[in-house]
Amino acid sequence: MQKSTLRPRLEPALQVRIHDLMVKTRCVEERMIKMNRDGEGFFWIGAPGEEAFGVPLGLQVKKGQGPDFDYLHLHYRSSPLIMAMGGTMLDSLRQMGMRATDRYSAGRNFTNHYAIPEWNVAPMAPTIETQYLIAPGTAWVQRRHGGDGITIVNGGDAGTAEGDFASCLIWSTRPGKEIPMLIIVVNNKFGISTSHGTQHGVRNIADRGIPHGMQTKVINGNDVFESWAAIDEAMRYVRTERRPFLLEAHVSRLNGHSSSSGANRVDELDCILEFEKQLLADKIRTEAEIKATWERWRDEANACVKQLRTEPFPEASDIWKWTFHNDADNTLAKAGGD
Ligand SMILES: Cc1ncc(C[n+]2csc(CCOP(=O)(O)OP(=O)(O)O)c2C)c(N)n1
Ligand SMILES: [Mg+2]
Repeated sequence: MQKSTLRPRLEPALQVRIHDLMVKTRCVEERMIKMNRDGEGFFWIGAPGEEAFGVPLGLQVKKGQGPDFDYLHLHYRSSPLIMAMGGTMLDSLRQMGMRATDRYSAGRNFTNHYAIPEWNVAPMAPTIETQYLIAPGTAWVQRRHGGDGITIVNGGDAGTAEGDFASCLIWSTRPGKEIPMLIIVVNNKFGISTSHGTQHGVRNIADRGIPHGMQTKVINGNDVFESWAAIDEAMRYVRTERRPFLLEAHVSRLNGHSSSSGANRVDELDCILEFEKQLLADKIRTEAEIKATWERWRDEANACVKQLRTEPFPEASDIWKWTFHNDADNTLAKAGGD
């Protein structure tokens, strides 16, 4: 990956905030990996290595409910985005611990699988790529509705081999019916254990948008400044032009694919350490402040795990709860028989 040349001026206070959220995200992910190893969580998949891209993205989302705000159709490496939007460690750790108190899925879904109606975060499925075919639905609503709300969809590089991605390119660029959608591909160069170079003949995944007349960009997603600038540019375009933009961000995958592949740390560039070098060089943070940030979030993560250990697991009797929209009391499911 080329060294970043884009270095927009970001206010020191904003840089401190970005760093704090990056560390918060890394600490919650590392605590989840430990929960998996301790037998306190079933399966882990997450985003160590995506913080320099995901945090600037989350901070630039127009957060709210309904078509005036941004809709999000996400994949399982979106914790930096959710933390930057205001997600809590406790909520993420409750889902990892499969507690009934988990606000995203009541202890029923994999970790890092969000559903947040009040922030337009659509329920996430572990099937890869399906979000790219669902997302045009909310973007179409926004095209009709007007305003500057947009739809954001993200996913990995390998998933773009699936037909859903090709359909997304078609549906977002139908002549005269273009939709306001920021299409993101986060390229970590792997699909589980299959390397990117063995599968994709195109030079960049983003280039696949070009024959559809789409604006595209490829960036170093390990760089906070480059990420911030590219997201800002892409969002402005989609908000005002009401047309799609395809953004490809190259990132590291610091703990491999998931707990199924061991979740051990690998030797790839760590975007947080890179950003910290910059913060120190620019005298925005001291060594002591950086150390305190890590300690604070590690302590907070440990406190959250202590808390969730006191909380109940879901009951077998409510397995069908929420199966139908608004069926919180299980009535429809019960009427359907056992
Ligand atoms: C429809 C579907 N096919 C296969 C899988 C199994 N699977 C889970 S993750 C994954 C690889 C995804 O790679 P990529 O899209 O690059 O995302 P990354 O995990 O690297 O972020 C696969 C094949 C799945 N979950 N859903
Ligand atoms: Mg990948």
